[in-house]
Amino acid sequence: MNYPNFPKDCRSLLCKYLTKEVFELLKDKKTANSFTLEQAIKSGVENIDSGIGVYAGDKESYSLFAPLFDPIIKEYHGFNREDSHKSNLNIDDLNISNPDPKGEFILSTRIRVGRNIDNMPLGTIISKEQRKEVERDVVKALKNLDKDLKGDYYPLLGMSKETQNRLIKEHFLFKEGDRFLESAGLNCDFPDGRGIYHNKDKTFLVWVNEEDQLRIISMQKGGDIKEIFSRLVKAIKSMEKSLKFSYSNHLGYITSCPTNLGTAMRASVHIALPNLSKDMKKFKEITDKYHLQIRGVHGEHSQSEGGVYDISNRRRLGVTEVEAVLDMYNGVLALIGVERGFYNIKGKK
Ligand code: ADP
Ligand code: DAR
Repeated sequence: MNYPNFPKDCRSLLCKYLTKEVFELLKDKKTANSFTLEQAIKSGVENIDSGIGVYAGDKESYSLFAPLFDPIIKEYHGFNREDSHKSNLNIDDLNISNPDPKGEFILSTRIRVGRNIDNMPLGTIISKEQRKEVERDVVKALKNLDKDLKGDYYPLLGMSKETQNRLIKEHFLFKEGDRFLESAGLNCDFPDGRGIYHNKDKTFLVWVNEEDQLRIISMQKGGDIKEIFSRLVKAIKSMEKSLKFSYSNHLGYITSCPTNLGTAMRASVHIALPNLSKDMKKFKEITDKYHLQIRGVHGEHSQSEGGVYDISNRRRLGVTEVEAVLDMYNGVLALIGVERGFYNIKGKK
């Protein structure tokens, strides 16, 4: 393997931190699952417009390739190699009310966590047989869920394109991985071993073998963040009775992409900000101040529609789950305050 020939305009954290010294140090190493540096950087080498550019193949990747992963984690999360992650899924510690009780701004709220099965390779290098084993074990655990979490599992294999496209359009189902995930090996054997579980009302869903082996999702119309967080916590605790998730005291929940480490939580609202979003400089000042991420209405790499944006916490590692939700809550309150100001001037709302 030769040192990649990064173009001068490459801005990814991979380009920034894979120095020739780090490359020489890591180029011949491989994890117990035979995951190599070449595999870890493949997505960023093939997609020079990556923001990050690296993915892990297993939990060991984060320690074996630490000379590359550590500075990337430090820059993205502000988290040092000697720091320890703390988790807090206690719903009693989330003392908030609905930030938009009249439903004037928030169309819907979604809180998801990523999880991967302990002692299994991550999706980047998992074999077809191992992926089917993950699917079997997760579906078995889901069958134990009851009350408002009770639902059914729908494998993608055999699901009609019409059903898939409808569920994707309604924001319930994932698309096949984009070119970044494709390069990382996360689309291997697609759609085999992939599927979606959801309850009757589609307020509780689990994606199986997408970017992570599980994406556990609670979502509903409106802004009742506490109710959505409570449903998610109940589901996580139920599933932990029969599944062991990959976790480390240093990095928290282990995920294929380093941006999701720690809580692996993204708490988002679809929120209408037609006036504020006309001033993107001011919009981004607020989202930066409150550690928020702006996405479009169909998720990562999509565009906003009709002044509606997907606003979520950016911090996932070095904050607890309660703090991550509070990041989103406090930011959304600030955004609503500014947007409402435009209406006060116009005499509406
Ligand atoms: P993830 O959040 O799982 O990392 P994406 O950003 O791609 O992945 O979003 C996945 C899907 O979830 C997309 O269809 C997106 O529109 C939908 N989504 C995200 N947040 C919300 C929300 N607050 N309300 C409704 N749908 C949402
Ligand atoms: N597009 C890749 C991944 C960034 C984070 N998003 C994830 N993990 N879905 C990049 O390196 O920009």
